[in-house]
Amino acid sequence: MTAFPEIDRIRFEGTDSTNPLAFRHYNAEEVVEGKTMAEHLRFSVVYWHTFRGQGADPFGPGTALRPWEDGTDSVENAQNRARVAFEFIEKLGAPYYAFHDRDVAPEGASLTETNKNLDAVVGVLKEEQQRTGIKLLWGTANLFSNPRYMHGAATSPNCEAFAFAAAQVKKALEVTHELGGEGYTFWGGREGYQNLWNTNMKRELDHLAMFLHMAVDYAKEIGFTGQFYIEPKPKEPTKHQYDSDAAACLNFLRQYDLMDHLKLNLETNHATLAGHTMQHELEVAGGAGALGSIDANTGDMLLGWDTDQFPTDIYLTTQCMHSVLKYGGLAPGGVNFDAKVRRESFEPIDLFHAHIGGMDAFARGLKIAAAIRADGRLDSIVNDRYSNWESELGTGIEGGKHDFSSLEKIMLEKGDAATNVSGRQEMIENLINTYL
Ligand code: XUL
Ligand code: CO
Repeated sequence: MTAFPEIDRIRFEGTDSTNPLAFRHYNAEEVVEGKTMAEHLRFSVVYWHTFRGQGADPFGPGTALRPWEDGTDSVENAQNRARVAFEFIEKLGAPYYAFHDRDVAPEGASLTETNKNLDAVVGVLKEEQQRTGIKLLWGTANLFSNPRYMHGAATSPNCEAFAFAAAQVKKALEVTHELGGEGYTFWGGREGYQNLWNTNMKRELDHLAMFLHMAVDYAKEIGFTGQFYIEPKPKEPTKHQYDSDAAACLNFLRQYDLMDHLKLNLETNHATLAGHTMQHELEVAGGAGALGSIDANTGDMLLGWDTDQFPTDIYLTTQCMHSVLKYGGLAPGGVNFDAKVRRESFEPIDLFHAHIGGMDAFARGLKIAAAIRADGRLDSIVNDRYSNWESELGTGIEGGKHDFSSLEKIMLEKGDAATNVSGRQEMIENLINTYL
């Protein structure tokens, strides 16, 4: 049985190829800055959009044609879907996937039944991982869909919702560990508020931190050494989420002594919802030594919500890969396509087009970013911009040898600061365009 009989393994054919089902830039074995593209990019397919997304929106139901679905929410259907997922990922040639517990298996009438359903599908995931060599980039728990989490999970005013979420994450960690997952992600779907009049923010943040510490402790207990991530997003579904952007997450992690345990999983559309660029978020995380992984997608600048489109903009992927290379790469994280095909792209083959485009865009971004770095002109312009910090005064300040009084004395003697030099923004933007 094959779900994609007309599709062969997607191959690299180079830039002359006109085959829409081939890579023109992603050549897994090609070496860039001493590592293969596969090692740099660590592409991952998300289960929730690619295998559970049906194209529903607030105005209408799903449109997707998925011939392998039997229309039920049974465990058998879930197991069959898992096999289809691995056929897809294998044909695509992506080395990783990621899932929420509830994407892969149906929730039962009780926690016991739910865990049993999950185990039944995890058995198939394990077999398929062994058959194909595809690995789990990260696991996560869906703590936002079930009505019990209407007020949040770890930040719920209902301590039993907190306790249920703890039980759910415990199981999700066990399953991630069993599948050899290289990470575990927390996205605080409803960990925020709709209205501050009914919210004790301090208490909710204390609870969230307590929850994350419990997860770290349990990972230790079961010997799970994968990387924990927290995924910033400012809003949607709630009006405000506590993990609103990279800087807010870092502040939270520092306040609650969690910096040693979690890095950030940054998502492009979340960055833009927060009023930032992805490059900004990557630089904030990278500078703090907390750049973990990427949820690769893009929003639509004319729409104010999380459209989760596949990334095709080379300028964006170049910016992403430039920051990634600067901060030493993503491993054990990866480039995880948290993206969905449009409602109008309802055929299974559209899933291939979408991922091929995203992988090629990132491969091209990687090559361009490496070329910018190898050329060195950008670096030297940036270094020049700060060059007067190499002076006696600059090195003195950086070396901690000055205070307000000593600096005042120098400036009283000089009368004014040295003349500024141009930021050369336009010249730099022109230079970047020469690599594209
Ligand atoms: C939601 C989102 C999630 C996380 C995992 O916007 O990005 O899918 O990536 O829970
Ligand atoms: Co995401």
